[in-house]
Amino acid sequence: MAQVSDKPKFVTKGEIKVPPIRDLTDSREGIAPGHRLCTGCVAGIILRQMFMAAEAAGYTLVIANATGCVEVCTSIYPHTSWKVPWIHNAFENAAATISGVEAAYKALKRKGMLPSDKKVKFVALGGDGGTYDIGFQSLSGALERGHDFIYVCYDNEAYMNTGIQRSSATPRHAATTTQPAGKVIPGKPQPKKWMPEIAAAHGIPYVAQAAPSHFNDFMRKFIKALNTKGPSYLNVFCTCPRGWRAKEEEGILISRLAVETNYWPLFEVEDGKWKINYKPKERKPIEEFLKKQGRFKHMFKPGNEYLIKELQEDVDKRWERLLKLEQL
Ligand SMILES: Cc1ncc(C[n+]2csc(CCOP(=O)(O)OP(=O)(O)O)c2C)c(N)n1
Repeated sequence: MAQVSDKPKFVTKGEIKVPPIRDLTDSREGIAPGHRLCTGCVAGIILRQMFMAAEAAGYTLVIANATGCVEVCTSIYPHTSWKVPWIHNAFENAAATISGVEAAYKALKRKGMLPSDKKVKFVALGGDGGTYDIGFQSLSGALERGHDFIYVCYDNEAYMNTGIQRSSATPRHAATTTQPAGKVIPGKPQPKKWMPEIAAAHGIPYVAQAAPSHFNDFMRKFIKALNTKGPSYLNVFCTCPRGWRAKEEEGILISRLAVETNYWPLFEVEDGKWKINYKPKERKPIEEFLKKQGRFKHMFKPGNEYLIKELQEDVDKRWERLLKLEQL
């Protein structure tokens, strides 16, 4: 089986340097072309960035994948798109599965049955449904037990694979198939759950929020997580052209707008210390992010201005809180 190289191409001691993108174009990636993710699916881009970072830092990844778009689109029997060890498990228990694998790996190494010098990192991968909701207890348990792994949530803000049902990661007022905007409600009534802070409350060594539009920042964070001993949690912004009713070619543009409007702030929490990695010089209004997506279309109808105002308030409140956390 082809493996991602375990020879580091770039030294990543001390302050992490992400190699220039041109040096990464020949990376041997862990995910093969020809998978069946939708055209424009940003989850595929996130996977490629993860593998580039792993190659740059000299790690081989072992992945447990919660049921969701990435899992179903990359493992259609009898084919697989994965060139690294990859485990299919149920929707709710990716973190528990990877905990077992990591513990077994440690035990086999201790017994001399596996080489001790190989850089292997265990990764659990899930959508927001598998992370914020259904896999939440399994994730919390694995973080608390302190397994040496990275949890990556590609957050496309709904249960996309099964038909765009709302999740606790869906933002306020977005239209989904289970909370459609109409006469009864103007989209989802509740605000988005703030998962990174919940992950950080476990007191784990590393938590970060990243976006694929800011790939240097994302890869630096992934490399940092690779080099961290113990659990890391990464919350990654992931546009979904189908579910967000957005243009296939605008995934990265929408990701950039999410950061520029403070909808998706980039930050990290290292040993409890919060740090905002990017502060827009002039924050763009939330409309710039919303207008690119059909799921927010109803918010622009006359009489619905209050919906935009409320979402802007959610975004501003979270930003204010982040600024306070950074001062701690
Ligand atoms: C316990 C359980 N409930 C429901 C399902 C059906 N199911 C499979 S994937 C999925 C949605 C996954 O959503 P998310 O984790 O956000 O990932 P995405 O599809 O958006 O990539 C659902 C509801 C299941 N497999 N197991």
